[in-house]
Amino acid sequence: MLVQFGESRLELAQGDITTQQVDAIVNAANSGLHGGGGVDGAIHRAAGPELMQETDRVYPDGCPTGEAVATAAYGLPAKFVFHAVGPIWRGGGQNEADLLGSAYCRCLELAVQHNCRSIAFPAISTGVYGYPIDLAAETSLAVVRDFLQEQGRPELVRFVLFSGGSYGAFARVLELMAN
Ligand code: AR6
Repeated sequence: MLVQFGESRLELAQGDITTQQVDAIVNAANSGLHGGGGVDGAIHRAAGPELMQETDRVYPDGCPTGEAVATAAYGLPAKFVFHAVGPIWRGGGQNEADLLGSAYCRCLELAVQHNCRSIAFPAISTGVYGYPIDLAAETSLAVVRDFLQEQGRPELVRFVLFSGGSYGAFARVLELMAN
């Protein structure tokens, strides 16, 4: 699914983010940047050990929730990995939506700073961190839409959803936004 916002395209795809041919891919990391399971594990396996060496060396204090940091992408087809830390879902009253939106926004700012024309996101916080997929889709897509409408770049933002269920949730929200 594809929707145009000004000069930029917002796309939804189902699949594995590690194979994406884009300038930057986003990792759903933890605040220690210690690696883990889910998309984080898949990205570190595909990139190789240099990725962890760089996060350990350059970001020894990790990254706060709602923020993101950039590294090279090593064995991945992308040029950069942006390590974003989404919130753990605690029922919705702990500022989760703002923190999730902020994690996306920081990645889009990093894309602009690093002259990335294209960026791919996973559905941050919707796995181990337990964020309900429908609510995550609303917040994530609204933040990206607003950024593209205001900044006019990057040229392409692609959400790479791992399961049919998460693709469906994002597609339903994007369809409403496009009409
Ligand atoms: N490509 C795209 N999406 C994926 C992939 C993949 N290869 N693998 C999983 N997903 P999660 P979180 C989806 O748990 O909730 C880690 O241990 C997955 O289906 O990876 O932000 C970190 O180290 C889900 O929809 O990240 C942190 O400790 C989405 O990616 C913690 O988990 C996010 O699920 C972060 O939890």
